[in-house]
Amino acid sequence: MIQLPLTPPGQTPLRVMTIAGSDSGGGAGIQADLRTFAMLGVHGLVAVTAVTVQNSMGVKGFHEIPLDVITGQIEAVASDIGVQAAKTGMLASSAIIGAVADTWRRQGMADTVPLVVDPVCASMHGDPLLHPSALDSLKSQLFPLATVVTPNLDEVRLLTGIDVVDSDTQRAAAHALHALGPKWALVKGGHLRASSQSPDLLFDGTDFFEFDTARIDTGHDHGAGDTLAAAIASALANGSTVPDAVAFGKRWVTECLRAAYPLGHGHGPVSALFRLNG
Ligand code: PXL
Repeated sequence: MIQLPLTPPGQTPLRVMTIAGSDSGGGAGIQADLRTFAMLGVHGLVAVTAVTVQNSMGVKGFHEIPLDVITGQIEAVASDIGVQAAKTGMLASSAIIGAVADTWRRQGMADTVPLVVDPVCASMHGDPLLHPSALDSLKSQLFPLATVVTPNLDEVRLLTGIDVVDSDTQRAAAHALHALGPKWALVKGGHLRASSQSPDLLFDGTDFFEFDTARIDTGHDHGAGDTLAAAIASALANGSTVPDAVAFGKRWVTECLRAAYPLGHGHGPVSALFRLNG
């Protein structure tokens, strides 16, 4: 069974924070993160960065949360509740990225709290979730604070200019991403359509780790990237090494993909709820 050690009732569980956007359709973003946190038995903390207006057909628009409210959420929970790991998802703008990075440093979390940076740029329908002008801030301000960055192949292209088509270009992308400052770079291969596998490549500047998982071809994979990053952050909170946390996250998201369900008229979400079945 895929499970982190469970905290006995009445005792404080590990606390994992998501700094991300809300999905009104409940499939991705903060809603996906909190489902994974809950099903893994950790306590989810939240800094909402943006509220998207979306359903299974796509994102109609979004409203950015004021910067002081975003940083206030991080400061409020960090100063009182304590955070063992965090992940970022949709950050929407350069100003939000800068504010999150500054707060992270000012709270002394940069060297103490593992941070998974999922560089969300667009929805699965291609609707923008990050202003294109913010890509530079993502790379220069947030990547250096990251324990691990987890781009998909579209995000890799936007961030590095490298079109990953095979294992050589995947390695080149891992080098280019690692050079931007994260401790580890995970190049997800899930969008490498030619492959019957979905190999992900993890790199720390020295060693490569490959993760092969059977591709689950479901039409419903909304929130898969968020769910993977949330599970990796949860395992890091529990003290896992990065390669172990990625292996754990891959197993988790694979089960969530198997349990994905239709919702509305478009793409349904991956489902962490399978965990309730035992
Ligand atoms: O799956 C990426 C993602 C993250 N966060 C929010 C989203 C999406 C995809 O649509 O809406 C809020």
